[in-house]
Amino acid sequence: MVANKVLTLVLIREHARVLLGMKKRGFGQGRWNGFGGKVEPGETILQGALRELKEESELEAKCLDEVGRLMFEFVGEPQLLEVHVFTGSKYEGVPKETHEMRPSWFSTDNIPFREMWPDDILWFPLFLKGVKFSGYFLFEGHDKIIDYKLNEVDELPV
Ligand code: 6OG
Repeated sequence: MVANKVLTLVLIREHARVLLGMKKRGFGQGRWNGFGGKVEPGETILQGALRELKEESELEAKCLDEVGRLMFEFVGEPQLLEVHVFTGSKYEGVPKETHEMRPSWFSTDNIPFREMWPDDILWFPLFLKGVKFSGYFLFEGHDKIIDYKLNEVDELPV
């Protein structure tokens, strides 16, 4: 058994717009996504989410709620990614481009799905609806989903 790699993903939402960042390097390079990354030893998942948001966009969230849990498996890779999705609308600061991300606001009816991870078009409608969701996606490479499950849930798995 290999332990899951625990990651965060933060989507700042204001009225009818969502803040995304164009990933400039590393995993997911060239795709718009929320802000986030690996949870470090000694921090809670929420602390990791707040830290990554600050590091990648220079925003300080006042409050984040966990709204989604996404598990990703890649064919041939034993380690699953366990992504904790957070959202919030209160923050301090102005989004700034950093070495990792170029931030931009997108209207909720104009999300750039063609330049995002292919799972996003599936779960974003639940996120935008304001419900909690839990999903599993099996990828072949980084562009093709060969199996998935996605559910609206009352409570996220522990
Ligand atoms: P770093 O490796 O850069 O963190 N992430 C995904 N996000 C979406 N929307 N879809 C996926 O499908 C993803 N896989 C990982 C989690 C990687 C960041 O990318 C997210 C982190 O926020 C496979 O530290």
